[in-house]
Amino acid sequence: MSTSDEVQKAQAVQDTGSPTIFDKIIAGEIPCNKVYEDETALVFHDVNPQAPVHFLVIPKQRAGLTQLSNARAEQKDILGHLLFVAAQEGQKLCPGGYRIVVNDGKDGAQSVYHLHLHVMGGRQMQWPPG
Ligand code: IU
Repeated sequence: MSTSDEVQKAQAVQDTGSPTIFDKIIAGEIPCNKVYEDETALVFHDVNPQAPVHFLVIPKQRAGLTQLSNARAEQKDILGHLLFVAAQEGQKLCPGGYRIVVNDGKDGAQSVYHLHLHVMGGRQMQWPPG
């Protein structure tokens, strides 16, 4: 089984707790192809899409949410909001259906340690995923 460049990159990254490139995107210092924004969430197209439609839903305040498994009980509302936004934008951009993925940690092939939901669609998604 071959390991993709994306996975190899992810295996080399560690959660340092430091700001990531997503903070620069939130601050507008790096441009993004924005899909949606509200006071809690920012949604933008992935720069390296794995499907015809592939966008990311991220919390604007990382607040320790480097990865899903770091979520605290008081952040359940934020998690619910991100999932709701993912579904709203998913059905707009992928009316035939879509997939939501959260990569968590090294074995999950996470490469950016700022929580993000991948939303992918625009084609028939396959199962099982790799
Ligand atoms: P992962 O779940 O941490 O592996 O996903 C990170 C995603 O962030 C990945 O799909 C990248 O293509 C994407 N991304 C981006 O959209 N813009 C960037 O500047 C960077 C990564 I760095």
